[in-house]
Amino acid sequence: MSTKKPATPKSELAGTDTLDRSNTNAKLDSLETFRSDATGQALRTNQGVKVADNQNTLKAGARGPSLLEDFIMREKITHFDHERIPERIVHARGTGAHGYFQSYENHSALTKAGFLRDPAKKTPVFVRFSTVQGPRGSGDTVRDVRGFAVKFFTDEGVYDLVGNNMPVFFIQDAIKFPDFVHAVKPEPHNEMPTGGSAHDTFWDFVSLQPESAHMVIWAMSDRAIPKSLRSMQGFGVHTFRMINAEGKSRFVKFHWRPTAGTCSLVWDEAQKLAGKDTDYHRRDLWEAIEMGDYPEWELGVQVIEEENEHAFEFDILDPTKLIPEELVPITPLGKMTLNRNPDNFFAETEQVAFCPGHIVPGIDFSNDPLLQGRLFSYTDTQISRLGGPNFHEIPINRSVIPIHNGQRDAQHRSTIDKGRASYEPNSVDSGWPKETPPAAVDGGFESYYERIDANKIRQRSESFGDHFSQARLFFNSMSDHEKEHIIAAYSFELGKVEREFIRARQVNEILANIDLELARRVAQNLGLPAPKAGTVQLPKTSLDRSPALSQANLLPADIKTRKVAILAADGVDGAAIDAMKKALKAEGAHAKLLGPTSAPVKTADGKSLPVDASMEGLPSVAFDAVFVPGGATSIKALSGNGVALHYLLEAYKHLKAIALHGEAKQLLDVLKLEVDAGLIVGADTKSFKAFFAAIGQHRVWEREPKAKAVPA
Ligand code: HDE
Repeated sequence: MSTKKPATPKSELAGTDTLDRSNTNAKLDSLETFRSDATGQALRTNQGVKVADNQNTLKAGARGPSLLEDFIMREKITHFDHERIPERIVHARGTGAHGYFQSYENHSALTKAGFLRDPAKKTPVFVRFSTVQGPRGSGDTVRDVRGFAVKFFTDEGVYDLVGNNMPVFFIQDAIKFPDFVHAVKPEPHNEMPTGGSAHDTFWDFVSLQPESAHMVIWAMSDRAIPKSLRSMQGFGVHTFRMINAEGKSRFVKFHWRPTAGTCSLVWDEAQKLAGKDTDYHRRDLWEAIEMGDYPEWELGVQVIEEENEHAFEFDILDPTKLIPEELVPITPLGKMTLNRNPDNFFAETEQVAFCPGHIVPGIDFSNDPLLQGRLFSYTDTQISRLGGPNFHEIPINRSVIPIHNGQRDAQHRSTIDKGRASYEPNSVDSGWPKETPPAAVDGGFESYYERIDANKIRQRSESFGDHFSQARLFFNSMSDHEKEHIIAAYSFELGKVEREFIRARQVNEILANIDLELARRVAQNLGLPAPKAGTVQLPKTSLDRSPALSQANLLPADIKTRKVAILAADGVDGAAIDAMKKALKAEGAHAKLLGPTSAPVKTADGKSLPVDASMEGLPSVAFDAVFVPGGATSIKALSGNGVALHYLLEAYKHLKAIALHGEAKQLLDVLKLEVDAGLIVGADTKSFKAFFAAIGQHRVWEREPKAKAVPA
């Protein structure tokens, strides 16, 4: 600090006056310049020449050879030949959306970041959700971590919060990331499996790397098969800093909480969806936004005063640890709403370039060694992925503030800099552009003035040494059904591992140190000898359970945006369909009418009802619940229709709410099913209420042991 330059006189400070602060759609407006609408326009070459014939190459005679001089054909094919860019090394499969963030109040006591100080300001955002392992065209519903990357186009520059849907990570130090990614990616000889971690190299690595134990149990939990992108939490993972106008720094952990609740698929459903609708999550998000069901997340932080940095039983710089909400509750900051789909997948979702190093005044890094490595990696990867250092000029990445600096040239430069000086200091351009000294607000960026006094050393801090306590805390915090799912997931994944010594190592050296019962059950499923208690001495911890970690405690308060399939055949009770549709609409939920084919169905009173799809076209895995209206002829037809019967059995097996109305009750006998809390029979408003309550519970967990016997 002592070497600070003298303050620049106010009159010479670079102004923010070029910025229209009232413009809440700043990003969308800035993209407008680049959006291209071909309606009413002539087809032209890239040089602007109108094309007369886009069907035929120039040839010597109608049946003769093509001519090299055909610049129109050559330009078109050349461009096509170079259409692909390298996909992301990880997180290649993703989907994006535009929206905005709005702060609840002025959080200036916590941070000087402008977008968190002004509750009237809507800051444009672009969000990209992703899976990690699979390539660009892989399935959405695989068991995997989900990326949750948010780009805030703030008045003070671009801020990227590049997080995941799980609050911890597999490794503690960035230097291990290539090892981890090589292990989780498909086997090198046959490039299998696509999109998942159920193979030898992944389990070889994690069974040898105990620091992964906590994250791996998250990946084996229901969190790795989210119901939708709209029902996922997001986490910044690392500890960051927030700095207020007085320069006071506090540590923070970022959390995103969906207002739609946090819930998951069941495993059989996730596997089936991977085949029946590879784009399941992408489609759900797209359709929700198109229908006006704008997904929302609350952004919050856990705040840790600097003096409490060492007050925990773990190190807050260790990215394999979370801070239980029971120890540090979340302070809500504001809400993000996604309200617009991209116009062009490649231009926006594929070319968006996130980097944890993109921060704004009021936010800063911690010394988490994983975060520190990320600060280098992301810009580096964009340079080869997006073809050079000018990727910030690609429309989706452009800051909403005009950029001026001395950086020049390089591939794909699109800015035409007018001044003569690309150096500083200069006098030919009167010294512009100039530095802005740090200030309470609107100042230049200043790194937090942290004192570092240390030896240069390659060493892992001893405070990072406990790899099992929080994995145990996570397992203990699960509801009974969540524990069963974790046991089943380890058993499934390790069952795909060919080398028995890897299976045994994971069970005996990792799982037995987390929880002996977990290890015993998995060993049993794999046919391995019963494991002995783990040998690692765990420190005494003050918390046995963290209820905030269980999705059983994260259900939404309503059934808004839930999807219900209505199964019908000719002779259906039309009034029952109307009543259900009306009741669902009142709850903000959606219904789709499905018939044996895509042809309209006839109601008992002779009306023709168009259907949304056939039952095969929109399978039960695409819905939250199923309603079967009465009508003697319709029920008779459905009772003899294998697709309809399978539909119901599958919904039952996936623990979904089912309502059988009027004559539909007969289906219980046909299917040999019994009424339960989510299988409701009746034709009155009371049964509708019970049906909606069951949908609100997301799944009928009490049915799960019984449903295992159902052959769907
Ligand atoms: Fe990433 N990560 N990562 N990562 N990551 C990338 O950047 C990397 C890590 C995350 O939708 C890459 O643009 C290293 C943690 C998301 O475009 C790459 C390390 C977390 C996305 C990269 C990590 C993440 C990425 C690949 C360890 C959660 C997708 C392409 C030091 C907090 C962003 C790219 C999008 C993408 C490197 C660890 C989240 C290669 C070196 C921890 C959400 O640069």
